[in-house]
Amino acid sequence: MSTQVKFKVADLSLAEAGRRRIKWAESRMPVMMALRRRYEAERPFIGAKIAGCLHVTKETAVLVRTLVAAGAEVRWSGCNPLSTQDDVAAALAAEGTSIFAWHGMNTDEFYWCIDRTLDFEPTLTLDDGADLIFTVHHKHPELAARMVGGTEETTTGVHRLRAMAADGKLLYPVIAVNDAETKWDFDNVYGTGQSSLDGILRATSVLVAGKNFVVAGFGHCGRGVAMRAAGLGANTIVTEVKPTAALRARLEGDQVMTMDEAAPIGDIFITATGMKDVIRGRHFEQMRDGAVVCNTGHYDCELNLDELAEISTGKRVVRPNNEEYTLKNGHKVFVLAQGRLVNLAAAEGHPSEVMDMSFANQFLALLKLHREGQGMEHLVHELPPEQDQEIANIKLETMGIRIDELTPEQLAYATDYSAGT
Ligand code: RBV
Repeated sequence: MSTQVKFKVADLSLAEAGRRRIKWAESRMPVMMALRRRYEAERPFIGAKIAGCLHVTKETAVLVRTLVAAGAEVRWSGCNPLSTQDDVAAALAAEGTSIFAWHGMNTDEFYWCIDRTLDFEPTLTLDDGADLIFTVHHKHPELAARMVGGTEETTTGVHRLRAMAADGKLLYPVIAVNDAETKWDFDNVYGTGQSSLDGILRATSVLVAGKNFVVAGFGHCGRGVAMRAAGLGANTIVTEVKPTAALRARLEGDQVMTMDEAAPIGDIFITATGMKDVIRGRHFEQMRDGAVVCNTGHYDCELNLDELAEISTGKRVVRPNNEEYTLKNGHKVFVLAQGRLVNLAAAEGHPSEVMDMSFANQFLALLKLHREGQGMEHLVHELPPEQDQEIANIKLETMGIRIDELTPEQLAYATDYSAGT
């Protein structure tokens, strides 16, 4: 075992820049800072060894620092080869965190990093996309015996873990952090909405107003993206496979059509589906000259870039995170961030203010597993709804917003089944 390897990052000399970036995030994450203040004396995580696999961003650094302040031993890797902020990774390494992450790693290096976070035989796993927990299950099942639980941050990961639990294959309990209302209703919608547009703009600096902006998938993420694109003046077009989602998009004011219909008229395309091959060769072939294409789903399989390469004569990088493909039909198509999540690869991921709530759920979910995981069934569990109200309440307080309270009479009225009109 290589427990000797303490960390591996791109460049330790970036630590000061990373510290400044993390400080900025901390100033916008009041719920996390409240949790840190509350738990740093008690240190409830003493004895917990947490292996984390989640985008190494300034917000994630705030989560890592908070877990450490609360007594946890932590080892960390990134969950996407292009999402690591190297200055943040350097800052964490410099303050003693065992972190294995750098921007632009290849697939072998990606799994090497995950393996290093397992070297200390963790008791808890934290995932974004389930790569770490799958590595435990498929490659190191012997580690599952000491594991008290795991958490999952994102929709795609939760879907797969539910499928695994349904087949009776899950070796320890998992909490679906994604399914907390204070996660999906904010992070997935407003976080993905803003940061995806941020990524597209940093990579292209195009005008969004007046463009045909095609969003594939109208789940929470796609809805957020369409909303923000419409806010910038785009003509939004949604493609869907689920009738109710398609209907919702139409009633929100988006046009709805198939990808085959959207391909020849779209100016900017973004996938947010969790499905593979959503935009493939025959779609790329139909696109307008100059079309911009990207993905904000967790995995990079939503755009079939192999098929795009087959119908292209060549490609070249024209700006950071922006690659121009020249098609055999003479058109140029611009692919952002190599088809990886555009919001994290070309921008900085979701804003700190929303990650504040997502990561508060992560922290509390890990604490619950550390305390109670041993007795929990090997299933995918949800967080208690009271926790959402608690987190939202702290968030509102820090925003200086007060809300009304029900009177005892109103509370009684809510459940009074004898009351008529
Ligand atoms: N995400 N993290 C960040 N700034 O740290 N941004 C996005 C950040 C998470 C988000 O919660 C989403 O579920 C997941 O990344 C997709 O991989």
